[in-house]
Amino acid sequence: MAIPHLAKIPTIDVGEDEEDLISNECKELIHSCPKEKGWRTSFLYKFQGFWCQSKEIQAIISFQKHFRAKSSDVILATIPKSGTTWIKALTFAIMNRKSFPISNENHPLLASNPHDLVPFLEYKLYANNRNPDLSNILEPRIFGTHVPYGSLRESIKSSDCRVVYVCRNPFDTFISSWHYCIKLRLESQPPLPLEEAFDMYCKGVIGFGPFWEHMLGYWKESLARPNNVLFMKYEDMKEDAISHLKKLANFLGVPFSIEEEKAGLVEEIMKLCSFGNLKDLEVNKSGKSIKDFDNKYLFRKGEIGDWVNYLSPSMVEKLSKIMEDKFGDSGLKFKVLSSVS
Ligand code: PAP
Repeated sequence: MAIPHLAKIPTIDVGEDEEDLISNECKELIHSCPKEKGWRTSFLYKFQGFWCQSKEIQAIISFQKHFRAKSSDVILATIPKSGTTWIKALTFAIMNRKSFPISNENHPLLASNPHDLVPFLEYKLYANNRNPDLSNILEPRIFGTHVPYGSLRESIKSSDCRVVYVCRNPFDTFISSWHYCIKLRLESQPPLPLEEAFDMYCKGVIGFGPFWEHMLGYWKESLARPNNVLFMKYEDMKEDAISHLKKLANFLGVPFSIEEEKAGLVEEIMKLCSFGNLKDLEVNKSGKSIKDFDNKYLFRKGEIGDWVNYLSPSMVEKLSKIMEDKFGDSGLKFKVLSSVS
């Protein structure tokens, strides 16, 4: 079953700096931004209070200038490696279940990576085109973004659109990011040592970080506007997928009917979008949704607590302390340490 409105959206190559995609005006701005060594690219720049690559700045500026959310839009927000692929799959399946029945052997998720079905604002739509024509995307539109809430606010404020944020515990997010960065690096680049990556992470220097600011931005907004911003945790979704799927469907305004629940539809969606199912699909074993980068690297282990295999006690202490300090009495908490001790 084809999805014509999403065919052939240009992609950004997230692996290298591509100066030629950047306007002169933006280059000047970038030169005035504080910079630090990047995880994969030469530098990360601090732009609007968060760290990102130079070409992401260009895409974000274009997106901020031109994108205006519609009230029916759904925006899936994450900091990288927190469950983006998973929430894209789940939301696509839930929202399109009438047009694409879950049990259908031609379901789009069986032939396309979730990133192709739910395009990133900054990596796809605004990556190579300053003002893409989004008018032929069928509504309700679903977009993905890694941009922090503060930099998204203007583009969505005049609408009543829904934002779903998925947050993963910083320990696992760090380990997942480090593995991804090692896979993504150019062959000529040496792998980034774990200790070095950890120091950068603790200083907040990671794409779209500091992680605490990213998480707190969406957390506070979810408390202030619970009908518009849903805050979900990767760990909670893993532990009780069914009730989180129902919560997600309710929030999206497409609750499961009693008949659908009785027919086992929630379980079917959970299975279709499960790590094990998606990982084994041909498109996710051999395809590419991000230019020059294999889909297979989006599916590593999909577990809670893999960090115990990598972090030393002093690293655990340091990161725990940062979380305690930064999250303070915000109410944002992770069960991360108690779940493994
Ligand atoms: P992205 O931000 O680059 O799109 P993202 O999907 O957020 O990446 O994160 C990838 C992580 O989610 C991987 O975690 P790991 O490195 O700890 O294994 C990946 O395995 C996991 N993941 C991908 N798909 C699923 C899924 N369907 N269910 C649960 N976890 C998943």
